[in-house]
Amino acid sequence: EPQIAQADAAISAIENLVTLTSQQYHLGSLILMVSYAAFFAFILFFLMSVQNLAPRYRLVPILSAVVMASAGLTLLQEFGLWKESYAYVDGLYRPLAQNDSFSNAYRYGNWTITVPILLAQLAIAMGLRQAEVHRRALRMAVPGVLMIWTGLYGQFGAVGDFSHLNLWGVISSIFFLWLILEVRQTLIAGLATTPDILKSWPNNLWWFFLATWGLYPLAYALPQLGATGDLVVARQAIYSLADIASKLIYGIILARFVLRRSAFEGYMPAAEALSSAPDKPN
Ligand code: RET
Repeated sequence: EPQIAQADAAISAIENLVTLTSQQYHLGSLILMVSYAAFFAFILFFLMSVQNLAPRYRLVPILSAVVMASAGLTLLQEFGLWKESYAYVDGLYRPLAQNDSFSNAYRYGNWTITVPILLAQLAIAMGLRQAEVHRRALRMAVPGVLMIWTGLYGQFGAVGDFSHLNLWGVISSIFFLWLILEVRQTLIAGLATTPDILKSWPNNLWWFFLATWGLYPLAYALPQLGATGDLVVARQAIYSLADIASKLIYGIILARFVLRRSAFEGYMPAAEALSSAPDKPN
């Protein structure tokens, strides 16, 4: 029978303490699998949408494809870890401390790459001048990365006494507030360069940003409600919902926005320019 190291000091995630029902275990697998499959599938979508855009906006979907690949690989890794972290014994999935233990920390590694990219995409999509794009992207990336690293350190204390989790959660939230202010500044700067008929987009993006990025601290704080199988699964569900919204759906929204901007600025994709030419040679 596999050893179950219940109160092992090395255990820092509720995932390694809780025995899951078959249903909870498979729901967790499914959530991770659907997430990485969606990210891999959309790499192609984003690469294909490049051709319809004015050159200044092409980096937006290209960066989405990079984000898809990075997130897909990370969730593939989390999926593999999930499968190795439980043993099926007497109809239940028990955490296997001596084999491998589950950790959400790889997600934070992924965000270190994707968060600065997602923020840079925003500055590019807003049509800012290049020097301004660089300046704004950097000003958003600094609090973004500090938010993630302080949260990464904090999440290692998600079992037992919650003072470590809470202290670093608060510090991380201060960086999050700083980041939110920087994002708002970028959107306001973008409004000035956005054509009148598209001015509702930056405003809607603001609310979409708050609603989707705001899900991550909820998932972080969840262990405080207890260590149960339902909470373990709920946490994966919240992280995955947030990931799909903040990377994939966000990427689609930005791709549509820059497509409209391109058309408004008079850009015509090469194929269309040819087919609408008045004098076609026979
Ligand atoms: C942490 C720690 C607790 C406090 C706060 C957090 C915020 C995390 C956020 C993450 C966003 C990640 C994204 C990834 C996309 O690839 C670190 C959980 C405020 C906002 C958008």
